[in-house]
Amino acid sequence: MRQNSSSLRDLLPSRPLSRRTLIGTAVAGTAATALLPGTAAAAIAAAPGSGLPSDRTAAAEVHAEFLHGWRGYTEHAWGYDEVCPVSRRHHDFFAPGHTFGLSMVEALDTLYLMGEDAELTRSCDWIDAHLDPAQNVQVQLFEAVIRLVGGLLAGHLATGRSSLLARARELSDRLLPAFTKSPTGIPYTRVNLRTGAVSGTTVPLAEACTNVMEFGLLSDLTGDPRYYDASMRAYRAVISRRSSLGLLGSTIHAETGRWIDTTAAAPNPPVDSFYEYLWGGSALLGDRQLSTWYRQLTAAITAHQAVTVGGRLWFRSVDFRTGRPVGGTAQSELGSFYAGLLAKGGDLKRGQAYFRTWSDVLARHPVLPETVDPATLAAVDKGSQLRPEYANAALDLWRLTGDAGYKQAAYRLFTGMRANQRVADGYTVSGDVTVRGMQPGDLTPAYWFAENMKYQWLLFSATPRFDYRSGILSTEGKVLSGLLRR
Ligand code: DMJ
Repeated sequence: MRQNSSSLRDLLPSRPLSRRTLIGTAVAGTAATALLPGTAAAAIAAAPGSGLPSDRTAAAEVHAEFLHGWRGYTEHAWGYDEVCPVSRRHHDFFAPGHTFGLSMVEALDTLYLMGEDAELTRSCDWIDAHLDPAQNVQVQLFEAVIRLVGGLLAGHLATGRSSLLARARELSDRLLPAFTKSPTGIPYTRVNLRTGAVSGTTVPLAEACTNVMEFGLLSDLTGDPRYYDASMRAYRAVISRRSSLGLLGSTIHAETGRWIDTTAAAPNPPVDSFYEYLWGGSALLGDRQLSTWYRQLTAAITAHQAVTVGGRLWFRSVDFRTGRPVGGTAQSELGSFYAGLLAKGGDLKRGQAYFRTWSDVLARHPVLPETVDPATLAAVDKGSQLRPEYANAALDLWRLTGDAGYKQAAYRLFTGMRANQRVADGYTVSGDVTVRGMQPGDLTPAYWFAENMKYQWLLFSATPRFDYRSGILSTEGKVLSGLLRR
């Protein structure tokens, strides 16, 4: 099924990365064209009216808009999780009355990459003084790992501050009961950070296994294998229950291991980053079991779920045992990241095709709506949660091909966002991207600082602080390998 001569194996280090090799020394500012030698970069369709300025100009614009959003957060929500930039209030992401300073934790490595060292220090000082990983509150394991543990680890790699690593470790120790109390190894979805009480037995696949990158790195940095082992046990528990077609369902029971929803839904939620972490974990940690699983599961997905609708590549949902189409046909914007993942995994042609699909959607809207009808490209859920996945895929594909068309595509999303989702105190989600004014909401999601603006910055800045050739980012945009101290 694979359409590209380069295999995932070519992209992997020959042995697990050690702490020393995680901060690399490769030449910065070099696009990763060498990763897929000899692959012709089929240009993507240029979006009309998306004239690309010079890299320097685009980088300056991205930097200015990041600072605009950051100012909104620091002035109106400093020390809280997220800013509501219209009402100038704050939002507690995990639970009302509990803060983790989420936006600043999420922003640490972006601040570093942008050279905002004073703001980085200020944020680290707040974290050292105030972030309490032992709060008496239930948190969602998935979000705590990708946002908090990942953010603290990336902050540690950016600054060398051992306190950030210690905080990531304490938090992870408090999350581990979600895994260790489960008879199957498939983690419960929620855990109380103080008491270790667990709940949530219906587990979406993304929530089961989007942790091997953070926990694998944490094990590497601390020499304590418990985190990585917990992640791998969860992956084994899920993948051992695949069907004879080689497909997985969507949700599974933590205690019995029985499938609850037998829909194979890749690359849409709630399974999206389950597959992303097979590749990411294998690339970051050199784990060949993960890369083998990635190849096998991706082959089954492309065999049974890839379809052409209106001349475009989509992935339909099917029953994981029979391969028969099930459920609705609406496709989630969250799935657009898969264009980059397919390409990184060696299937550049299909990755480019899927990116063209989403570029066609973007050509019809100023920014991407939450879900679309694949036949008409019309918005189904017309809202916009300021999503970063399309820019993520553009960055991945640009790094692999060097094709400036991907920069142009990302810039088009950036300008659409700037024209429609910018408010006086930052950026906000929208209620309806199909109407004039887009019905502004009142939230800057913390991932906007971690992902949207980082992907745009990396595309245009050629920052010497990032190893463009081999740097590896998590699903939440955290640079877990490839931060260069300059
Ligand atoms: C982010 O929290 C992560 O990218 C996650 O994997 C799913 N998507 C959201 C942002 O859309």
